[in-house]
Amino acid sequence: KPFKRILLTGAAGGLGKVLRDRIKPWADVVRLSDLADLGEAREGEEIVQCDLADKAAVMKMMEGVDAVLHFGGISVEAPFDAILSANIVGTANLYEAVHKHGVRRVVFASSNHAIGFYKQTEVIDADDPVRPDTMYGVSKCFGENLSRYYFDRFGIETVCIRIGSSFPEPQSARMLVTYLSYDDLVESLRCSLMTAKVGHTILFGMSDNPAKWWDNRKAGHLGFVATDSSTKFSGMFPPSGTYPAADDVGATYQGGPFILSGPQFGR
Ligand code: NAI
Ligand code: 15L
Repeated sequence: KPFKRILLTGAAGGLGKVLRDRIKPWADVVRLSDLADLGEAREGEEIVQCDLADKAAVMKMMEGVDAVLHFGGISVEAPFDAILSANIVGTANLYEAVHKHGVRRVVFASSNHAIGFYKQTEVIDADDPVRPDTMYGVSKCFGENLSRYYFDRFGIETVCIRIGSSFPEPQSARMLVTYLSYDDLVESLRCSLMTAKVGHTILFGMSDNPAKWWDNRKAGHLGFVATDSSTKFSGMFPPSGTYPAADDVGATYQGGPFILSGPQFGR
């Protein structure tokens, strides 16, 4: 197998549960970690339950690891203190441990909310400046910058996947554009881990959907080719025939309803 031990953080989450079995062919041992309970370790698994904000625990969790899939943290808008602890301090702890233990490759689950304030009428690529739409999005920008620093300073390679919407099915018309199927997610991870040289790469995590806001040509060296598409779900969200109101953020910005989410808006 290509790796001895892959660490998956956020293993109890929605995507972590999907990845738990699907990454097994890539490593002798998969080390699963989360703040939440992960149940019993199955064959070929190790379990480490810890808070990413606990520096000593994260350092220990990294022993013997040769690649990391960093999916742990808060995955929606939340009070800043919580984001600070899980996503900012947590990711800083993770990279410090990666560096100390000589891990060569990380895949960071970034988010489209790092660029959510671009309009749905724009097409952007990896070189366009970030435009986070939430404190959550700001924390993903921090992770992207931190990983850039660890590459430039120490040569630790990271692929930041700005995941669109990875669920069994799109849940809104917006997600017909941002949809990333689970199979395509797994393939994007496989490419991110197996490509010989990735340096610091930003990949937009989307399936081959009919409409696109993101141009992945600058991640072409990964060889990632999406094979699914949201087309088969388009009947779920037929065009209403009326124009959205000018103040309908869900239909205006790429981040959709996240723009109005969070404690400062009382939701
Ligand atoms: P999720 O919320 O279901 O899973 C996140 C996991 O991280 C949870 O199991 C949670 O217990 C764990 N976690 C939270 N704080 C922690 C801490 N302080 N220490 C240790 N573990 C902690 O989210 P989901 O959907 O599985 O997403 C996984 C990753 O992918 C997240 O980083 C999210 O931001 C990112 N992402 C997901 C998208 C999606 O469509 N599902 C879209 C864009 C990004
Ligand atoms: C995200 O970053 C979230 O983690 C996920 O829950 C989805 O809402 C997704 O973005 C999205 O934009 O649809």
